[in-house]
Amino acid sequence: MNRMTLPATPFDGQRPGTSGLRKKVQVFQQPGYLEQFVQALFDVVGDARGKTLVLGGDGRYYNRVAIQTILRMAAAHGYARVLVGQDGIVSTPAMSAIIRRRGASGGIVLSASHNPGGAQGDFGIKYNVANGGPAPEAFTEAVYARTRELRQIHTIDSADLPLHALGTYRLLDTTVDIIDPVADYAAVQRGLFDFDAIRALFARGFRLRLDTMWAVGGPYAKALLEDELGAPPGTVVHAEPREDFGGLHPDPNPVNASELIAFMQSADAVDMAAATDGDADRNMIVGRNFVVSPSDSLAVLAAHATRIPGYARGLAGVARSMPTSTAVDRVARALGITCFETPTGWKFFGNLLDAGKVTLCGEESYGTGSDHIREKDGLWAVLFWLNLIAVTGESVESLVRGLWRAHGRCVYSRHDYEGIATERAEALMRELRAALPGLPGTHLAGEPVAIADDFAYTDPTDGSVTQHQGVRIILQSGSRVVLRLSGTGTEGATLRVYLERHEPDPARHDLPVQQALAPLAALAEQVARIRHWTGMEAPSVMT
Ligand code: VG1
Ligand code: CO
Repeated sequence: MNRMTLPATPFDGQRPGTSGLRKKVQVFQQPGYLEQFVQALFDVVGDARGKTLVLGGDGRYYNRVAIQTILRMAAAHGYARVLVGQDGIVSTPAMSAIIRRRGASGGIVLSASHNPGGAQGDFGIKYNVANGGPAPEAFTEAVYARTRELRQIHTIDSADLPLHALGTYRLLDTTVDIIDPVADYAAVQRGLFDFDAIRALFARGFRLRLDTMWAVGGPYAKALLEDELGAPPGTVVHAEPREDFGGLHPDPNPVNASELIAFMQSADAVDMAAATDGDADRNMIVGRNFVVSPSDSLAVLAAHATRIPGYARGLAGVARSMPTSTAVDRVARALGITCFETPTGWKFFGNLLDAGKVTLCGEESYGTGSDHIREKDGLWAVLFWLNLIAVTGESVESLVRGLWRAHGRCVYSRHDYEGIATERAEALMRELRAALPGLPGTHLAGEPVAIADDFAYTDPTDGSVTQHQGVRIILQSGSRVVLRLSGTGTEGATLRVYLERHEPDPARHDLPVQQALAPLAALAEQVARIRHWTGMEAPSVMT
């Protein structure tokens, strides 16, 4: 086994987005592409002597190849130990749990999360730091800068390691442990929830269907729900991780999980359904004939948190990403705790969680989590809902309706316009930003505009400033429209338009959502000329 130094190939565009570097598989398959990014990452990490790295991914196409490459480079870089999930599997929340419990200095997750997989699909790589959370922006920017200047790749000339069985190997001075990817994660969940209550719930005949979308969530959900909590076999569907996610789009929303939604509207519907995404950090919660909006889910969890053992002492505070609805703000006000508003992406929650300022946090994009780890956590949310149902005896729907009764309903929808030519999407945002100063005071959708700005965030713990995080147009009543470009796509640009309107009147809580939001959608069209710039008559996806 020898060290080797290879010439580096600089590639353009290795700047991580909202959550890591995501590209088409073919881009990652170019000789030297993955190596360039990983070398830049290791260069920024610096001295690895005595340190432990965790390595794994969501099982998508190219996962195993990438793991072998990274193992050789980690050995050349001098890590003391690398922990690799068996079969190359580690979900995003499990990565966070493993880093924290094993005292690792960081971890690499190979995933493009909710993006489609397979040879024609997407691949991705992201780095989590020692607190278990996504690397902060200053770090990812340093990696990007390094990708443009480094000239040498360091690796070794060893053969592939078998990943299918637990075991310990040696690569130069590095110990490689193939570990059970579920154990640390499961231990964390056991410490939070009343497993006896959930077990009793299933024993009483409560029926759940969890769709893990042929992605990495399957092994975790089967181990906890079916093997440990007594849910009947078959509760978890699409459970074996597949390299192409069975051709499904592993993004749990009512459009991609339409089969699950139809099932929950049928006569055979079970008591609760849920779905998780490619790397198992997202969750969608569904009741009988009732889809829960992610923003409402976060608010319900916050409102009832003290009924869960892990949160019985109360919440320090909560946080949501800026485009997420203000439902959780209203709960926080009632609880007398602070609600922080951060830019999109989980990395912005890390400092708040580390500082003990917030306990729960979430995003409108089906992400919810807490201070138990530093990533969003799909199965955690499912367990939280199950625990809540077990101790309250209420249904999914009645818990959400209780929220609406107490705080009014934040009627909410996200409209995505996908596959726009990048220059045109950027031109739309430019024109929109230029128009902002003239908007306050004018009337839009029949109301005065109170605020029109481009969201900027100052981290309250380290003072770092992040700008241009999305245009918000907030009307006097609090109704608002937010527009931003996605930072996770791999083809052209995606425009996200977020619409929110607060409805205090219970008699109007069941009006069709899109109808209730039509004036705000018209406002978005009026200020941003979406049809003109995108050439699209309607959004590609509405959630
Ligand atoms: C999207 C979501 C964002 C989420 C991110 C990563 O980002 O909007 O809320 O944090 O995906 O989720 P963007 O920039 O495309 O809007 V995951 O589960 O794909 O890592
Ligand atoms: Co994800």
